[in-house]
Amino acid sequence: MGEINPDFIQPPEHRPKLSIIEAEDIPLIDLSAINSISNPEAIERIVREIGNACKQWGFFQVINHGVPVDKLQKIEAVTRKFFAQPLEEKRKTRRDETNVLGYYEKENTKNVRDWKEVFDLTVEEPTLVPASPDPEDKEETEWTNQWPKHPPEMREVCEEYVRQVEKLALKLMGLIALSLGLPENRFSSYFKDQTSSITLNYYLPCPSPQLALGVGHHKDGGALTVLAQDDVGGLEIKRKTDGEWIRVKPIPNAYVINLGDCLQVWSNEIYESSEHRAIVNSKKERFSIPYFLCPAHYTVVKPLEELTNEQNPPRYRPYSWGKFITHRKLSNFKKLNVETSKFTISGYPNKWGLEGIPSNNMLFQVPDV
Ligand SMILES: O=C(O)CCC(=O)C(=O)O
Repeated sequence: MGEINPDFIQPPEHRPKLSIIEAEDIPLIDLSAINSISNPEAIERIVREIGNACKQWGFFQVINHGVPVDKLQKIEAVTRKFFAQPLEEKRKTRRDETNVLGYYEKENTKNVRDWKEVFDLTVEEPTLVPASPDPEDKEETEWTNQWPKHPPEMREVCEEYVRQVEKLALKLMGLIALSLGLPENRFSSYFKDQTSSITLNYYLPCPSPQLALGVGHHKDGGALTVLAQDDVGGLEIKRKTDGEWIRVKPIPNAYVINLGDCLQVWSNEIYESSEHRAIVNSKKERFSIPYFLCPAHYTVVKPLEELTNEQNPPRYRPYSWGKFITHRKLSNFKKLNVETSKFTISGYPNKWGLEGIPSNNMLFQVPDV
């Protein structure tokens, strides 16, 4: 095995295992019936399946989801083309403190370099966010995409793809609401001015895949993530029952759905966000495209009143989604100079999200800046 830069080396407890565990019972949900009003039993079945998957795993895969396959193929093709370009071309859209979206090759998760290159895009252009994490500061700012000149079709392909996946993500939020005994549109208002994003992930072959990770273990901070992965495989999910890392075998045209921290809070922990990571291999490059569904910046995230009562009081304090993501972004910038942190925005508040809550009974509050 080759040598790699020590920045990429995971602490021993987080290194990938050589033996792969593939669970047979990973939930795979067929959504073909979701639009058939004439078949309420089929919809009830899907809702039940989703509820069980959310409780047991915090994640599931879906097929027959309605995203046209050509849109997925086109974005996969454009992603390959973009990352195949010379570094200097890709760096023309490199993100920095001013342009917080675009290409980046020095991602970190939990202070260890990820073995990947990324391109981050916001879904709503522009996306409105707070100008600072200061709770008193009411000023807003805008995030806008940096579109590369090459490949020339990148903007159109990404924009078309995003609109389709958005429909799926919102539909899933409706089904999840039903599975919690809530009206289907219970979460809809949170996404009116969403701060959702997508990331194009490019994992290069790694000479020491037993030491590094494509992306280190983390949970997603938003509502949910709709992830497309190619046929190489590498995504692992931490099984809730025994803490084992389980490989998610790619299924053609399926999406992996991860619950994020917002859903954990909204549901007052009826559901929990899922911990996951991506491993790399020495021979093949791998691509994945997560869509991070995130609420509007002005959303106050807190346990829903319908799901709490005297016997089951709220387990989390309310927090401002916008201040939360801005705080994280800025604190990441502060550490950026020493290259110890993940420079992140919109889709990646997750890397720090609600992790580290000392116990289920303790209320969590976003730390003051
Ligand atoms: O590539 C994958 O399978 C996982 C990607 C992921 O978790 C991320 O980009 O945050």
